[in-house]
Amino acid sequence: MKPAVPAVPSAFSPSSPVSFIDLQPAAGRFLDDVFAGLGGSPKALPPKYFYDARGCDLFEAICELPEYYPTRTELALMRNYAADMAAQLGEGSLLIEFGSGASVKTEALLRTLRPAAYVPVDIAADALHASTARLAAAFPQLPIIAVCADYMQPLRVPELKHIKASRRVIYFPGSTIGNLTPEEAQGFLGRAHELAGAEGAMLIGVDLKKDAGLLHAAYNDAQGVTAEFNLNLLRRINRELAADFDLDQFRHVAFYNAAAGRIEMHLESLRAQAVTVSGRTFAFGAGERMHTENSCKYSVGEFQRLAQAAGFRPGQVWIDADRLFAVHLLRV
Ligand code: AVJ
Repeated sequence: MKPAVPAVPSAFSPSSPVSFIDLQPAAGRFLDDVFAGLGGSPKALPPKYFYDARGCDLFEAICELPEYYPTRTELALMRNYAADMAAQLGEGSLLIEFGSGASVKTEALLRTLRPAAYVPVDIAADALHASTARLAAAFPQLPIIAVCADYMQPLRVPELKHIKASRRVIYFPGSTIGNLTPEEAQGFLGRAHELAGAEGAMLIGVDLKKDAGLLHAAYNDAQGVTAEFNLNLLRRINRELAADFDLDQFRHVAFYNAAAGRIEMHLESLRAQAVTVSGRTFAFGAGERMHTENSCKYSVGEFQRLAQAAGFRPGQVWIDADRLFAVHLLRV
């Protein structure tokens, strides 16, 4: 079922360069999603719930790991080619970013693109507040309209009548598109195509297919930070949904599924056990897994075909010398 598009409160104050619009999903959604995921077979949990305050910190730590190549590779692409990207897109656009998090990758782009306004969208309210405060100080002239929302759901960007923009540019870094299956990704890109509108464009970071050993290491780091990140989901469920997961009785599992072209993360029950969540009990067999994340990898051609199926015209692609990561320009 298509969820209702939430109404946008008129929170914008033209006197302040930063405004904050809260479209966070209702708290009850988390419990519904966990019940649905644990009640299914195989069991699964949506990866968007990784990002509570501790989850955001752990993800930041993952981004610094020697094995986790995507963040530093994409950041270098953004820094090296920001001028090139801006030349393709033109000044004065409305820059909408999905999953802006700490907005580190956006800085070079903001300098070269010189957008009319910046609309960071993220589900993590705390990260959004922190990053917009930092960016407002670095770009005092730039109107920033932060939107706290689940951008994977249909999203209506508020009418910004006071902002004259040449076009909409959607920036979606981090290869977060990989969390979706190709079918879901096509639907998501189709909605982004609609949101971008006439003359619009999308700039999207996509992790490339590569040697399985490199991929395996990136999701099974020696320090165990990724394992902590995965297990933190159970800690969050315990705290927010009155559950009693014993974190010592589950282990992190991540592997490359070559047939599906994706890393899969799971949490595996070390023994037969029962877990209660808000009064409902779920049985786990020894070795039973909960699927917590997909991270799909795409060759340039595969991703361009997907974008085309969603209505986009593929444009320039920026790739690092080691061919680890791609940033694609897509035009409406
Ligand atoms: C933020 C979804 C792009 O898939 O690489 C990192 C999340 N999971 N390590 C990824 C993640 C485990 C990350 N994305």
